[in-house]
Formats: sequence, structure tokens, C-alpha cells
Amino acid sequence: MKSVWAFDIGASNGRLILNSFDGEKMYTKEIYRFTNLAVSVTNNYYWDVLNIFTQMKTAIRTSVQQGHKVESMGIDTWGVDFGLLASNGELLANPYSYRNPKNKMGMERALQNITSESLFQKTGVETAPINTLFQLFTMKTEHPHLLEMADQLLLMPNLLAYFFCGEKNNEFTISTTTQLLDPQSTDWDSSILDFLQIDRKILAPIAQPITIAGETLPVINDELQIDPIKVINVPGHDTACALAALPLKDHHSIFMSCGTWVIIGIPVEKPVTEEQAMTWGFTNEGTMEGTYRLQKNMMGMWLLQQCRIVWEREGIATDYEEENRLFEQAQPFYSYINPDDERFFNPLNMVEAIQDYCRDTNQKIPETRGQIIRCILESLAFHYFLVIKRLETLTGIKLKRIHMAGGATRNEHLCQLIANATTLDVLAGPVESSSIGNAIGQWIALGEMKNLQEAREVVERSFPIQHYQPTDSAGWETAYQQFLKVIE
Ligand code: LRH
Repeated sequence: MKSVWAFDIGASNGRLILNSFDGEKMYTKEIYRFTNLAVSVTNNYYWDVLNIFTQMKTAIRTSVQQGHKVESMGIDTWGVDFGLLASNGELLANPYSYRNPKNKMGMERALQNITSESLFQKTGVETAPINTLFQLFTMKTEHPHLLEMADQLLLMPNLLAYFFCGEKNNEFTISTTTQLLDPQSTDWDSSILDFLQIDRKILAPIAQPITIAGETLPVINDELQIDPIKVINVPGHDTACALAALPLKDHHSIFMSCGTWVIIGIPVEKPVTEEQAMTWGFTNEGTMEGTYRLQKNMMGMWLLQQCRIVWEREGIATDYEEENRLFEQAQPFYSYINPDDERFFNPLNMVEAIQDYCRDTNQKIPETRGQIIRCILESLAFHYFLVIKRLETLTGIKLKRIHMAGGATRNEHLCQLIANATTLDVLAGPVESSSIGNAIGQWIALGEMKNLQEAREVVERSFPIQHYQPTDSAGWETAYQQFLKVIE
């Protein structure tokens, strides 16, 4: 049996998963998990990328101590963020987090000279302040010294891969999150770079997914006491990895990647750039196969994660079991929020932000933790229903089932609420889908699996899928109409 290391680094925690394949089935083992939170300092939000790298090295040591020997490693992360290197290859500064508040201002300024419509036509990507494009625009004015010194820009998974193997490139799927990529040529869009007045040569070239980036550097091998291994360009974007691991059956299947963010969409050959898609905030990002996914990026478990931080601060930390119990005790359909409302993007106190929203929209104010949890989960479920209906309108396809991936599939209440709200079957799992997709990229690159279709068959044989059917239809339609009224 052969094994690979799949690093799946999210915007709240990172994991090293050992993925083993015996020719029939895949097996996963979580080796190491660490917290990864943006650091707020001098009015900016940064990623502590050297800590991420240190944690990755500790993860490798832990695996080696357990006697594991692997063929290769691959790294996937959240989208849009990047690091800058000086001409001697050194990291110039800590990368900014996409939650840096300055980006919004930067976006507003940029949009005085370029329209959302033209950007959407060129890239297929939704205009959002988090995008690399607007982060660069903001950097030009707010932190110009950095761009003046920069020689290379590497997106987060490729920056980390560079630390391990010394090769500089930007993998296709993560590059599609930047709003700087031209899907026609699959290369950086010159007109957008001209607009930004960014020298094209700082953007490291695009690498296709499922290619070998390089080999671990001697200094890494010595430090970690490992034999050199291949570093593979798996899909660098966690959502592309998650989609790869989902055994979608046909074009009536929706994929849903559920973590800090929730991403709902369907695979498409080419970006869908009609006006309605733009108005509804859809976006087109790349897949492992070099095609696209038409999708909407939305708030997910971020809302609950941030409430947990508030409760912890107040000395009333909740665990998963307790949250379930509190949810069950709370009255259904009490109050709703629009999960994508700006005020939830990075508030100092998420609980108060939710209460303020309910007050401002003349609803009952959720006071207890149970009421807050219900308000979040029910609002998420209704929001996803709205987006699925819009996907159907856009594509003319009757969507029949939802394949859910990611950590939030562990939340049984959320899965059931989604089945009830959408009246669709929900197939939840595999949970660690991003790391499985990451490993699939490696197995295909290593020639151990033929293609994605074969890989998905292996997934079906290897991991349990939880099935949720809609139940309890009473009151859902009225509640959905109520939700719509609130968010309009
Ligand atoms: C989710 C995600 C999402 C967005 C966001 C910044 O982890 O990748 O697709 O790109 O991070």
C-alpha cells in the first residue's frame, strides 16, 4: 500500500492527512491539526505564514515518527491570498488576510475606473473585495513599498509549496480565484494587469493541476530527516479539491463545499458570464480537469465559529453536543439573517452583530445561544435554497440532489435543515473531501489512478456517505417566505 501527504490548510485550521491507496480503496488518517487564525495588528489582518510552515513541518515530523513513508505531498488552501518574494527568493512580508478591511475601500476606488461587468466578462469571476485583484489595487496605494520590492507573487498553496521545493508557479485552480486570469487563454489577463499597472512578470506562471512541481529541498530533507519526495501541483484551491472528491452522478447533481465558507454550484465546461449570473453574485472558478464550476461563494460556518469565540470569551464555551442540544431546545423559525450581509464579514462580536441585524429588521431578537444557533442554521439553509433556485433558473437544469462535502457535513442538524428547506436529497460526505481531492491529484500524477472518474469510483468504495431526505414539510414554505421578506 502506498501513501501520500495531503495538506489541507483552511482559514480557521490546517490539517495533515495521510492518504493511503491499496489499488482498490483509499484510507485516510488525520496526523496533525493546527489552528490558523488571521492576526490583527497595526490595523491590518495578516496570515502568520511562518507559523503555518512551522506547523506543517511539525506535522511531517509527527507522521515520520509514526513510521509513515510517502511518495509525495500536495497542498491546498483557501482562495485569493498571496505572498510576495524579493528577487533573492526571500519572503517580503506576512501575507495579508482577505478579511483586511482596507480591501473594500480599494475595490470601491478601482471600480471608479473599471466596471464590474467588464471584469466579469473578462474573468468570469464575481467582483468581491477579497479578490487578489482588489488586494493588489489596495496594496498599490496603501503599501506601495511592497510591490516596488516584489519580484514574484505566489498564491498561498504555491507559496507554501515553494518553501518546500523552491519552485515558483501558480496552479490553475487557485489562480482562477484571483480575478486576474483570462479563461480563454488560461493565462494572466494583460488588460487587467495594465489597469493595475502591475508588471506581468511578478505573477509566477500558471501550472496545470496534476503536474509535478518539484522535489523537497535538501535543507528540508535534512531538517525533517526524510528522503526527497515529490511536491505535486494538486488543485491548489480547497474547493476544487472538494469537488474532485465528490461522486457526482449526473448534471442534476449540485456540489456543496461546507466549511468557513459554503460554496454551492455545478460543473460547467466554460464560464457562464451572462448578466443575470453576475447580478446574482455567481462566479466561475477552475476544476481539477481544467473546466469550471459555476457557483456562489457564501458565508458558512464562519458565523457559528465567530459566535463560539464570543461565548468562549464570556466563559460559556460550547461543544458540538451542547450546540446540538441547544438547537433542539430552541423554537424553530424565530428570526433570520442574511448570512452574506456585510456586517457579518468581520465583526468584533458576531453575537451582537446578529442581534443588531434582527433588531434593525424588526424581528424578535435571539437572546439565548440556542436561538442564535437556530437563527444561523435556518438562515443558512434558506439562503442555500434561494441560491439553488437561481442556479436552476440560470442553467435551465432541474437540480435533484445535493452532494455535500467538508467539515460542516458533521453537523447533522444543518444537513437535515438543508434537505428540508430545499426538499432535495442530501448526500453528505466524504467529510475530509478537500484532502481526498488533494490526494486524488497526487495519485493521478503518480500514475496510480487513471483519471478523475476512476478516482471517484474509489471514493465511493472507500468512504461512507450519509443520506438525508426531506422530512417535516409543515411550515417550511411560510418560513421561507418570511426569510425572503427579511433579507430583501
Ligand atoms: C473557502 C475558499 C472560498 C473562497 C475563500 C477565500 O475555503 O477557498 O472558495 O475562495 O476561501
